Amino acid sequence: MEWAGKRVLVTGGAGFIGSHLSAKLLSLGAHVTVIDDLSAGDMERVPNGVSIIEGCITDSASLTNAMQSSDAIFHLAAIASVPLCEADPAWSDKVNLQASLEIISTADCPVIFASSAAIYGEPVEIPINENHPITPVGHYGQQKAAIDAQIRSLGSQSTPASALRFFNVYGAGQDPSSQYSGVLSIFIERATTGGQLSIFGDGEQTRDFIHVSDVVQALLLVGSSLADEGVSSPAHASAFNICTGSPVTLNQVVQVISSQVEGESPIVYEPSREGDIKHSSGDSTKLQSTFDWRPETSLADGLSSLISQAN
Ligand code: UD2
Repeated sequence: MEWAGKRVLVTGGAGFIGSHLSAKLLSLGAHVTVIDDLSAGDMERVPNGVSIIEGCITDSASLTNAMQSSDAIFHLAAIASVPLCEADPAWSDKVNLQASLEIISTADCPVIFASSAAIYGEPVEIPINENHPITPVGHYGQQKAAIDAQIRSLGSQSTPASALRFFNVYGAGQDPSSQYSGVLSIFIERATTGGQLSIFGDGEQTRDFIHVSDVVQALLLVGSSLADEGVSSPAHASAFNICTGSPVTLNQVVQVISSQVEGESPIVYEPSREGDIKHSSGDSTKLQSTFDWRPETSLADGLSSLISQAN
């Protein structure tokens, strides 16, 4: 679909991924509204021209106000920190589960939901495709899994909806000091300031790092398909991995960063982080064969661009 002139709601639009998506939609001529309670989001990241509703998606009045007359809803708002969800499961249940159910059940336009690789838990098969068992560890993964399952159970009478399972998303605008931030933003900040890179464990854990611009492209393709074809879209009631399919170890990441940064940062190996998954490696064949999508940004290019912005 043409996004120009369409009214699009981005929940969590002041967050890392949401702000990139909002900027892209705006550049395509959409009328973008963001609802964000700024608990992790930052108003500075929201581009000029976006309408902002400052409020939580758990507040029905704010949510109804935000959702009215939307042509599509990208539902990215969540308590995205695993430790925060563990610390306050009742609150994360309200945000990540109840409010998400309300959005799906009351929307009268396509809903594209930010699911997570966390729903797979400890992998039993690598690479992980969409048929991998859903065995999440902890509240965050369980809440994401519940919404993902709800979407997959939707029938032809419901609103069109799809779940996109994000692996490790990185890119500009991920605040390295935030507890929501990924390892790449932390390592780049340290490496460009001569700080210490702490590797938790032996550094041989793998992750599938995907650049935020590729994630935005996947969101738009799936959103377009749902908007154009409704419940006949191949994306309706379906879930897709959003990953590169090219996992790397943390040791490899550190090598790439070190080769692109002047000066040397000390690298220290520390005990593994409790609850860490050893290998996370996704298979995005389903998305690639259903839509004309390929991950475009290599890790080396993505890191190089982040490093030059940090310098
Ligand atoms: C990701 C998601 C998380 C959840 C989880 C599910 C991010 C930021 N987090 O966690 O929300 O979905 O997947 O599996 O995408 N590390 C270091 N040094 C540091 C920081 C991290 O060695 O200073 C390690 C960490 O122990 C882990 C790896 O780097 O082995 C990646 O850590 P992360 O926090 O970026 O992401 P992850 O995959 O644990």
